[in-house]
Amino acid sequence: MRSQVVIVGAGPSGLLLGQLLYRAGVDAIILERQSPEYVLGRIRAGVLEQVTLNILSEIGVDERLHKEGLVHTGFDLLFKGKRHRIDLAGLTGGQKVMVYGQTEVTRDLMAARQAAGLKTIYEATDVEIHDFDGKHPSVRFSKDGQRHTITCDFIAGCDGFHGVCRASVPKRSIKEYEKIYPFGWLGVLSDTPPVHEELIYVNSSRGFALCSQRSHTRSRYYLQVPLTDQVEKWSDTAFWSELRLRLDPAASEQLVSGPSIEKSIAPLRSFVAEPMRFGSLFLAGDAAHIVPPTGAKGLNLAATDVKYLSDALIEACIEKSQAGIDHYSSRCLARVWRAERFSWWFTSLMHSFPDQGEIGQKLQEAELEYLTISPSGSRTIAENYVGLPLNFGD
Ligand code: FAS
Ligand code: PHB
Repeated sequence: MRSQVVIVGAGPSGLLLGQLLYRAGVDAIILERQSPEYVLGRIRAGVLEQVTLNILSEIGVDERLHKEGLVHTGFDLLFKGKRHRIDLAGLTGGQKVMVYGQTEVTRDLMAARQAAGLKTIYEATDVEIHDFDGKHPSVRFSKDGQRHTITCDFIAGCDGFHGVCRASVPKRSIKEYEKIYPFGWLGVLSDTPPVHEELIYVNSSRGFALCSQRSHTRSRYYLQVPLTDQVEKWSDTAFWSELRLRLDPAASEQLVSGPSIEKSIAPLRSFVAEPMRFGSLFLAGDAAHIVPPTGAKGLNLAATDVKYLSDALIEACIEKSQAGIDHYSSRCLARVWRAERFSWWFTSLMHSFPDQGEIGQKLQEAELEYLTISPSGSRTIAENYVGLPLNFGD
């Protein structure tokens, strides 16, 4: 087989890249290790920045999200038992975010790719990438017991944190930065009405909590839990009663509990691999970086990586110019580190750390009080949360 581009991974990064390349007439095959059902079954991100919405509308995959997505112009910070609204729109000249689950974005991208008759090979196993630092890159994989090879011009590593692409880069050619947080997020999805019309981020001495949503009838909640916790040990009843203990009295009263339709514990880490390009191999999304989900940046960072990558590959394939691909890594990393900083800072502010002591909680509360009283303090949260402009710092 032959393709201009081989994309490894059919998560949001791979599917978004495939649609952007298709729109420009660049052919790409996507190889995905799992089945479509498995990919859709992973419950992850929930908040889309305007930059991400713009990219989805550029490829015409935004009809359902504008029908079903929930526009949010603010969120609450809850600390010392009181809620303080961060007025995103008022603090950023009218910017907002869209609450629309990653699962739905992935579903829409899958449907668009299928409607265009584009090739995605699911359950492609034992993927190997070859000669990406040479002149004849190729990708090998197994499917239905047969071994296949695709020769190509470029390989896009959209295969997430545990993928094969970054792992195939020689250690001497890559620098990895990592910080692992001493806690995880226990997430529950439930067909219950959200506790509040906007998201509530909670700093409590019992630990962080987040009240999010997927629709007016489906909610997503998270609790900070020790890394040693196992999801099997958390009954729904235990989850709801712990969440109530971290909420303010009004929200605790308002909370509607119900059976969990998904329950999982995700570890939290900050991670960046530099550079993001190795010859004809380009890393994008979680394959290159991970942020703690507190700032809702993971999916949005992946979208901007892929926008930059599609621009670069289109320029290389159509205009035969190397400029874009030569600039890809530095262009992404400037934005990646800004999102890493905000996600680390917001995580450090909102979570209870084992070694922080009582003074640690008091210092976090003092910082939160300052940030919610000071207009410039609130603005720094708001402008990072809605997403810094693509030309920030230019
Ligand atoms: P993904 O990991 O989504 O997709 C990679 C794809 O590559 C997968 O389908 C995988 O099966 C495939 N793959 C891997 N290895 C392969 C191989 N060898 N061969 C072929 N295919 C291979 N972000 C937020 O903004 N908010 C959140 O609340 C949030 N929660 C998260 C919870 C969890 C448990 C995780 C892991 C991430 C979370 N994220 C969150 C971040 C998440 O949304 C990512 O940013 C987003 O999935 C990035 O998309 P991709 O880069 O496509 O990576
Ligand atoms: C979610 O709805 O899954 C979500 C929302 C905001 C975050 C993290 C996760 O910061």
